[in-house]
Amino acid sequence: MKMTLLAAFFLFAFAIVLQAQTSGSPTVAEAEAFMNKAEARLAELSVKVNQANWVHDNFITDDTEALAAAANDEITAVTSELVEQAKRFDGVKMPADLARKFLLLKLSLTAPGPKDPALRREMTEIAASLESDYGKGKYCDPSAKCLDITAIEKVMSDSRDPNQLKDVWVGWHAIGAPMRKKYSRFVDLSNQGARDLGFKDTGVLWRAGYDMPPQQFDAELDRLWEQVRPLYLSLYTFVRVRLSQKYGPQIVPPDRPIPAHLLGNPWAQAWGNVFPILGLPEHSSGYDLTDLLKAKNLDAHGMVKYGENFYKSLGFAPLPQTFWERSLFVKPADRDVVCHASAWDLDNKDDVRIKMCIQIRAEDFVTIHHELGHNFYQRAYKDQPLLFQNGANDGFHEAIGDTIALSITPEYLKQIGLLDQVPPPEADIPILLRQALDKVAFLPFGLLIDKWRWQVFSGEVKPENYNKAWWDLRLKYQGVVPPVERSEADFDPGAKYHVAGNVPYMRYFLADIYEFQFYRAMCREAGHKGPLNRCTFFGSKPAGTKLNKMLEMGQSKPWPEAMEALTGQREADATAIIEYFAPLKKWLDEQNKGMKLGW
Ligand code: X8Z
Ligand code: ZN
Repeated sequence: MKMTLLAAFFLFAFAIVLQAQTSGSPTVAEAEAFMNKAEARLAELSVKVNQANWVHDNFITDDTEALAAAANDEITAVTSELVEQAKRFDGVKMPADLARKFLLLKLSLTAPGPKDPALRREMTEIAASLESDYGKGKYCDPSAKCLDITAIEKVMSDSRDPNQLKDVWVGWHAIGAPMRKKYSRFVDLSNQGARDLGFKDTGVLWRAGYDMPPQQFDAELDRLWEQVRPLYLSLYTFVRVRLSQKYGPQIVPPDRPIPAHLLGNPWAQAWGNVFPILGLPEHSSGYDLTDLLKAKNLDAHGMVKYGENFYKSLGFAPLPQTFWERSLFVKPADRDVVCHASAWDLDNKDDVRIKMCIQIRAEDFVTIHHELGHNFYQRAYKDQPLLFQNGANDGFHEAIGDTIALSITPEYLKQIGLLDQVPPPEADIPILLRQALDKVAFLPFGLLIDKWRWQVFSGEVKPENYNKAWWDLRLKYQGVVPPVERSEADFDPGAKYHVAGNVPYMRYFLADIYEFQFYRAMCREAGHKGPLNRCTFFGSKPAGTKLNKMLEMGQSKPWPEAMEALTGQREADATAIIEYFAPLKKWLDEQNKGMKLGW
């Protein structure tokens, strides 16, 4: 009897050990080994995915679309499978770095796919076809002349004929309508995938990438918006008065929302192009960057060289030869490409590139610096493990190049030989106004795109209300209205690249705030004294070194730590953008005396 009990005990103990080895309580070492293998697999696969997407975006055909869809499908499947397997390590007490990788793995897909392979495939095919639809989008006017987005942007920036602007606006927005059905199906499918990963919907998944609970993130956004809203209202009110003087009160009623086709841009997201019609004395800002670029006879390559040169002046290594050989700078005449500017890192090492249909104008000069910011960030964190090879959060990635571009001051343009004479201090207000038309006008736009998408993903906005919800938000935050009546036969969100291409957008709102914080910190590092808006940190190695400290961290730590490395602050803070525009705000408020603020 005694022996039997002992035997039973040993048997029981043996069974427990066996179970622990096969299924239960895995060790930290096992978790680490799993993660290393997962990263190696994803690193290899990501190259294939990048190549397929690069070729698709540069040469849109049915075949490249199919290749891109197949590659995206594969990485979606592999990532989902890895997340599934990773569940085995739930509850294991791990070092913070390793735990962060498990989280980032779960968040790595912008469009998580359903488990069912057929449904997942349907989703990745829809995604690729929406990207193609956008890239191929054209408006053919009554004379059968067809305009692609580059041509549309040019008309919307240069034309002052409200009828022509209206036609082109309506023409471009027509590309959205055929996307509507596909888009709503895409929303359903990607939501299924998000639920499989343990998120309520895709919007909640997107909001999980900010090192705080989604509700806290929502509150942060509202806090930041309240900080900058008075500045927006001052700018808005001034612009409306001046547009009303230009176009007449019939077209721009002085106390009503502004029609969206009159702001110099197809989406009314950046208004810099209407600067010349705001009634300031001619030449008041002392120079026009587009004219300077043209006067120098610069081509696209030359513009990019100026961008690279700025980063080199901060101490960054030159771009590799392959960047110059493999990037796309000019729109090819003979094929469809996705012209929306983007920056790429094909091999997670050195094969960085940009893809842009560059026009010789100020706006594109700034965008070049923006795109290069992505590339220099990518190179700075290339020695991090794969899952940390990313921005501290996606807003950081968008902010780097813009931080650099804030340094494109008259002083800087003089230093590089583009401008002969730095304008007198009176030019500050016009120069700041020109800048605010892009940076301040953008804030509500940057905020509302994903307010819309989060409501769509959560089901709060149903397909039968897509367009209404879109225009409700456009009115609420931006104070703009469509130039003609819209209905649910339209799908205006689809006429914006990031909706068709499924790129999250809150990153740009955040970047618009962060970049002024980064800029202020780098200006201090460069020893700048005086008003913030006059600072250029061109050539400052100390500023570059400080920036690089943040960049090389990639996403290895929660973003407040990265923010602290550069700025000493741990939060997003709109005081920097407010400080930068303070002289303009004062001036605008004087101009606006007696006017109805807002709409
Ligand atoms: O999409 C971009 C960049 C590429 S990441 C050109 N931007 C947003 C947009 O164009 O809508 C930069 C500013 C906002
Ligand atoms: Zn960007």
